[in-house]
Amino acid sequence: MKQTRRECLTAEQISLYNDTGYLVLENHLELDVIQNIRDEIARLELLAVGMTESDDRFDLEDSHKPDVPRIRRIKLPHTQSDVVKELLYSDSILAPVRDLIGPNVRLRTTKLNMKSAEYGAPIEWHQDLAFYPYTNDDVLAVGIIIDDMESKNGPLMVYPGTHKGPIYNHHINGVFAGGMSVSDAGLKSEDAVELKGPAGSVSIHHGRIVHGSAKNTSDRSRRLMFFEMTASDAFPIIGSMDAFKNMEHFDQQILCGEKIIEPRLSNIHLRIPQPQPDKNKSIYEIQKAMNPSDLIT
Ligand SMILES: O=C(O)CCC(=O)C(=O)O
Repeated sequence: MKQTRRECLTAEQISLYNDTGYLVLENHLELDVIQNIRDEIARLELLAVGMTESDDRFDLEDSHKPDVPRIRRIKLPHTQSDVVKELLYSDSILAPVRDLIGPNVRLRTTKLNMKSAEYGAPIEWHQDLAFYPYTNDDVLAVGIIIDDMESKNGPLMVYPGTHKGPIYNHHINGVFAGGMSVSDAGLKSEDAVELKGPAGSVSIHHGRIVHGSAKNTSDRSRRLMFFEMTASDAFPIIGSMDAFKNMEHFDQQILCGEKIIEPRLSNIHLRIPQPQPDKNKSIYEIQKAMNPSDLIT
């Protein structure tokens, strides 16, 4: 059920999202909110000193050393920081989401992707719904730009309009590899759009849109936090990489609106991300199986 009254976005922004599958809200958040998040990142980074391998809090870069920590992802930052949790539940985040997918919104996950200066790992082309198929496609990710985002920082890149197409093949040799070949999909590199903006800007991308990001070649870090959400009547389909624990846990993920036990089924194309590779399930590791010619350079 879509909102009947808009809270935050203009009719033009909603129609742009529906047509292209993405939006950028420039300078959407106050800089003191962003500074508070940066302070939280600095606090969390200290916890990675001495770590020798990734755990359920941090995904470490291949070049990480216990005395020179390099985190590529802070996992579930809303569970590690009250500042992040407060932002997640705020109207600054939820009002535009309600304008796009309706009043009943469930959290799927949160993550904070860090790309270190002159290094930060790329994330290869993929569609989020390839990892977690849902019964309908009111599924999106809100991206909070924590550092000014320019081309050399490895911004998120999207192929506009691909949210209306199929879920492409993300398998290599019959095993889910978490990435796809844009050339096999007939997409032209010149059509990809970079989602850039000053710190405090917010991007929103549809769960089906083809997207990825290159290495950070700049001399400063690039931090981008994602809050991924679904309409509450979108239910995960068996084989998804999202584990469905039980209804109580599922309902605890509701960010606003009502509990729903009637899934809404849409006539959408999906693929099941199975079988899974026989290793750690981080996107960075899974994508290592991809063909070199399909990688973002
Ligand atoms: O951090 C990025 O640039 C890409 C994020 C992304 O697509 C993901 O984490 O699935």
